[in-house]
Amino acid sequence: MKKILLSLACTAMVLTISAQTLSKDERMQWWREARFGMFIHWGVYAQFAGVYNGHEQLKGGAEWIMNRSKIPVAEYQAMAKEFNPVKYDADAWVRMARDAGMKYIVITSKHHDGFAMFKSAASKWNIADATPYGKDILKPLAAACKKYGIKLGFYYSQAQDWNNPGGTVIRKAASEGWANPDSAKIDAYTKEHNGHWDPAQETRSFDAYINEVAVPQVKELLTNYGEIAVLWWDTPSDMTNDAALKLQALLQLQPQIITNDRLKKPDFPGDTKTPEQKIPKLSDLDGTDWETCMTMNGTWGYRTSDNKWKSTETLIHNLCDIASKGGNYLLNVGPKPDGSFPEQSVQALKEIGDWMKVNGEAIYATKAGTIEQPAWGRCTQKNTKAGTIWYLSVFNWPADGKLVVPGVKATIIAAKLLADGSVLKTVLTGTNLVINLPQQAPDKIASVIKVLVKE
Ligand code: FHN
Repeated sequence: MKKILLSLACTAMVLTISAQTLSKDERMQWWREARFGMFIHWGVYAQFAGVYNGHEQLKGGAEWIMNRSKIPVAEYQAMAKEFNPVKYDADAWVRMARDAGMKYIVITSKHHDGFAMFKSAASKWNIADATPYGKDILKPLAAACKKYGIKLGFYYSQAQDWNNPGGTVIRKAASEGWANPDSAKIDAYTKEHNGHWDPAQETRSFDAYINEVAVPQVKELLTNYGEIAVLWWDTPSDMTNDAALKLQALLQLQPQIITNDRLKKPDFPGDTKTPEQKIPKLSDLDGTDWETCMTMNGTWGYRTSDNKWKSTETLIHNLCDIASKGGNYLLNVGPKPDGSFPEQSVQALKEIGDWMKVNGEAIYATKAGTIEQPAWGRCTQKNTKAGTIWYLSVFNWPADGKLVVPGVKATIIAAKLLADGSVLKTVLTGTNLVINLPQQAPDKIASVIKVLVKE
């Protein structure tokens, strides 16, 4: 214990010095320009794919199957013996993210099932030691990200851990897994045992879990994979200040790192807010950097039966909406157990990429638009030497060819279609700007008009 504290204190001391060299704005710069990233939820739960012993999981994301269905530790761990993602191709994953226009990837290095997707000396419950695959998957991902200039971040479930003893559990009713006849009995047990459903989960204290698993693993993650752009904490259930301080001190190992607001609430706000599965209203924003994380269908982890895929139109409109409010979009992929991406995700990423190749300028390095939420679409803007550029992403192309931009208090210099550079005529009457458009929208999902103005 003394040794751990001493080493943490030294690490913190040495690295506080380097951290001082970077201001928050400097650390955040790439992230604020990126606007679009890929979330990846992958682990042993992909092997279950939402089904336990023939029972479809009744509630929640498929990555929660162990908790929802109250799968005993030994039984869940046995499933790792079948986890052999031979189709895993880190290079292809990163190319898919890059070609979709994403600038960073955040992957679950350890989700709530406690399974480390990396070789870890702190727990044998990791992909290198517990599966026939036998290899760290983060190493090749880090190499591919470096090769393609994509930033890499790690999600780490710091408190909630259902397999490493001492980890916490958010209590869920057993009936949310499947119609288990023993649900009431299990619920009575979990109530008495702080959410745990298997005695094997309680053979160590939370503090010991933090010292013996979470701290050493986060240290491994921040030491063995080169530059790490983001540490994405999650579900700070029953976190203590002591644990949060220890984990936070480790971030000094990567002075440029960005962290979210889920280490421990409310005293560890991190750098970014993380609305989940929703895009905040303008009135909810307070100037803090924010990132909406969202699934493409209805689950984070892979689930065979989930077909609630969002259309590419929805995904692109979400991206425009988020950028128009100054936020980032972290869009999730839940890879299959063999290591491939679901076909629907591959297709959506390709279609978003096609749109971004033409229109990415309206997203990257933009700020929230001063024209807020017009009925026909969304707006972002950028300051340049020549003036301010407004990017008007038009979702509903006007049938009469006249796009009305209300509330304009600027001098219009020029307007063009971003897709082909063709010049558009504008008429400003009072504060109503009318832009004359061609009959046909260049893009059926969102067409961007670039307007140079002097404000
Ligand atoms: O419980 C998790 C969930 O599985 C998923 O990882 C999301 C992603 O933001 N976070 C948690 C719930 O807030």
